[in-house]
Amino acid sequence: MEFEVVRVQSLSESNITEVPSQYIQPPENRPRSKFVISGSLEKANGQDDAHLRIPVIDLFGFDAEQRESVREAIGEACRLWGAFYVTNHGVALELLDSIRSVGRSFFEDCSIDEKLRYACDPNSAASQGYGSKMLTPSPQQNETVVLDWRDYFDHHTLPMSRRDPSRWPQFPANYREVVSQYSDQMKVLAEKLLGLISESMELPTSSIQEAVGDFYQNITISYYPPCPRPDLTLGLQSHSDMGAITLLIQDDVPGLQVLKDFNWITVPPRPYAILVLLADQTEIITNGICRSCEHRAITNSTRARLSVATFHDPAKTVKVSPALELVTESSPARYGEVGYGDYVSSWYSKGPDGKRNIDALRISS
Ligand SMILES: O=C(O)CCC(=O)C(=O)O
Repeated sequence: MEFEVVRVQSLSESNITEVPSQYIQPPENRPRSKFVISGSLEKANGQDDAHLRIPVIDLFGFDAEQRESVREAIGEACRLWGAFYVTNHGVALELLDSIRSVGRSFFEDCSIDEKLRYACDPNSAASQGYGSKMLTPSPQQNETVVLDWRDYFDHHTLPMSRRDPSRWPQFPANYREVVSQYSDQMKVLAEKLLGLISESMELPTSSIQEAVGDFYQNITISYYPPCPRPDLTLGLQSHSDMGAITLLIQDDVPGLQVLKDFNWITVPPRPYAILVLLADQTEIITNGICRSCEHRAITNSTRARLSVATFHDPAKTVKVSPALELVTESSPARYGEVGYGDYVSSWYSKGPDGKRNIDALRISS
């Protein structure tokens, strides 16, 4: 059966003043002020609101002399937030600007017909290309699908056997080169970060990386056009990422929120810092010591927002379970072994709905 895919950007550009009903979130999922705190990076009114400020960790370019203090900061951020910004991360800052620039140019300078040349297959989950969430019935769940106020471009970048730049836009002229370079540099950073996270859990440096295996990496550029009803919609529904570790950059428009202690906290844009989001397989491998970060994107009525998320996942054939060193009599296994391919299939058939997929795997004590 074919389903119609509506491009959110076209809707936004048609100057509507109300949103179609398919984009209206049920009241419990709307961005309500009661549970929303605007995160800042500074002290607000002199108050020590550190517990509401997303940690910003200076990696000092992985200087060996700073490793111990960096590791400690990372361990604390992983336990308390499952998310943190890193600076002095070794990724060329011009590359962060370049990928935002080529992504924005694709969405804003190409005609819809040009963009549609790269349309992803609407009938296959996580297919590569230009996409927008579509309405599909989900009879088993008896749940209404609500659409995200977002268009995106998903690139399959690693392993190299999946990387086919001819499937990516060729405008602007440097698009393919920028995405390839960005993929390579993100891989290096993700590996180094998993090493530090392993050490912060008192595991051997290579422990999490070995459990994950060679990365399957996807890069998703998300474009959130202005929305006439930010009070009723979400740019991207609440979820945690299913793989191991996600590295995200945003432009200067706020919109990303993380859930911390039942409050939605806006992550302030920091153009040259990279946001690390722990994903579900890292939660399993660390036996729940690190929690994957539940997050969502909200919309606004005035400015389009762009983010670039780089996902690092295991291959579908990998089986993931808690690291043996972290399973003891006093801290028994909190998750059974899971085949990553089965996890992905179940995630797509049920939908994310916050952390329900990973929570369903928890062994009750
Ligand atoms: O746009 C954002 O900041 C969030 C993107 C995201 O969570 C995703 O692509 O999975």
